[in-house]
Amino acid sequence: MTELTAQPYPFAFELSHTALMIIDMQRDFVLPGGFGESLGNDVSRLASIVPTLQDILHAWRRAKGLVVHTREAHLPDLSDCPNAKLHRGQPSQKIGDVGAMGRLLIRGEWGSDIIDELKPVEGEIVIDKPGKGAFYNTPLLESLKRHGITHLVITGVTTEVCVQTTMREANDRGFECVLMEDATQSYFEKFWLSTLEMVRAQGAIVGWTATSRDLLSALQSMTP
Ligand code: TIU
Repeated sequence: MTELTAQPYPFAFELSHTALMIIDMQRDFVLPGGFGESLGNDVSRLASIVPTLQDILHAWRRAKGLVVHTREAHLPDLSDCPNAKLHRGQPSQKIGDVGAMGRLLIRGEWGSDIIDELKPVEGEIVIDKPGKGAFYNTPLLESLKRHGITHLVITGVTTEVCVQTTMREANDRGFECVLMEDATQSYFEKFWLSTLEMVRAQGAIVGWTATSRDLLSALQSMTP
């Protein structure tokens, strides 16, 4: 059992029962010309966490931990995208429209894939999800159960949308979750911060938060 320094108190986990989750680090959210920008966002904030995420991913792979990547990506015929989601917010371009990196948030398009810096490798799980939460209408729960996973180290974008929704879904399904403070980001600074504060309040009501520095030193102490 490893004890990770965390808020509001240490997060105890066993590597063999813990997965690193990297949520939606797709070109469509992180790069200009994608879905994130079509919603009116300045996407440059999200790129700031990429080096930290690379450090965590490499250390997790070295320690031989399970990695799960998610992508918010729909079927080409949009049969898994409710009208409510398609039309919400009157975006300049909708899901499925052709953008600079292909059809927005559509499976198999260049823009909907994970950025080169965090490209999945063989043996890692990749989940395409139609919702904000990674458990809704996906095989994630069965996959985690099959691997004996009980604990999740959660990273990715955006903190208050897909990351928080997934963390709440995981919490309700009995997983112990720690959110990495400097490996998650939002288009809005105040939403990043308030999400960290709300999940760890009330004695970790949704889960813990911790820093990459503390995670990396915990991993170093267990990797020969
Ligand atoms: N818009 C926004 O902040 N996020 C999303 O639409 N998806 C994810 O968070 N991945």
